[in-house]
Amino acid sequence: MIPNVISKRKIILDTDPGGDDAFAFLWLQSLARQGFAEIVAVTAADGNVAAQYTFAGACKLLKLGGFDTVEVGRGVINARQGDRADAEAIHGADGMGNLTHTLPTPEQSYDTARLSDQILIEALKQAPGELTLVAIGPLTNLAAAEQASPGVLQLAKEIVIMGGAFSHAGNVTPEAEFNIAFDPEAAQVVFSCCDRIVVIPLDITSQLIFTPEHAQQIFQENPNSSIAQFMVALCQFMVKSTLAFRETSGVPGFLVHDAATMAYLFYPETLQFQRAQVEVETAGQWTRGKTVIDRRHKAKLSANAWIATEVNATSLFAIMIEDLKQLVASNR
Ligand SMILES: [Ca+2]
Repeated sequence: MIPNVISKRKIILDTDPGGDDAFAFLWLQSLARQGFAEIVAVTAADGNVAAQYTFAGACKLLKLGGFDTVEVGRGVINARQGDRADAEAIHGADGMGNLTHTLPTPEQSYDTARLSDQILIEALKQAPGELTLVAIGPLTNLAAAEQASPGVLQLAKEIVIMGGAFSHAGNVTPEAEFNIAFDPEAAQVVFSCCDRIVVIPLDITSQLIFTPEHAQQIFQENPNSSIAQFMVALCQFMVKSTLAFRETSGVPGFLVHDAATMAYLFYPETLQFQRAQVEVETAGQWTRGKTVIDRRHKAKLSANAWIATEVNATSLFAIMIEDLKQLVASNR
């Protein structure tokens, strides 16, 4: 039981579904069902696939879990988009293993949806200091909100970002991670205007290999659950593309980068952190999109973020699987 004095975490999920986004979504929905979280809004972002598809994916994931009354924003499309490659090859043409046709049809429509930055601005101004932004896609929406309404991101209780690579190699270039590399200017705007940022980088998410065995454990809890069936099928797709991209040292599984944000928010004992000033390289010919911190032992005059440096993957997966079992147990 939760003592009455503890209030739920109020969350806006900024997301570009995405196979690993889907697992973050479903974990969050389980936590919301258990009374630990409130999903205030979902702001879809241009990223893994184009904005229309991330919007549709986000709506369908909410409907799948029974949270379809949550408003979904459509992603801001940055004018510099021309030079960016999406991640269709990893996540499928629809962002979710070409499985969205198996998911329920949502009522919300891309054409009439509000833009994601408008939703962020309105929500943050209505509840200053109360909302946690969980950003698991490129940071275009957050930067657009800040540029339209300077100071608005400082109204967040906390901004939790999956992105960047510090000691670890990048995953789209030798140095850069996808979410930051997709829109480095946007990322730099966010890091320069807020000092309550938590970064979940590739350094720890590269250790989070979700396997078909994990999916089976959840599926066995309730084989009739449409959520469980979706997870098994998505895992199957993601394992194949992940092996092709050699991201797991040959282990049949895929990296649930985005889901690690939920571990930080609700089970922080699974992670260790370092405080630092994070900057984003926006000009480098070979390093564009790299996240940079100063590791030297020189006095630091500022810090904007906590960066996850270590993860207990065994504990994280044990917790995640139990929470997902709870979600599917009551699902048909
Ligand atoms: Ca994502």
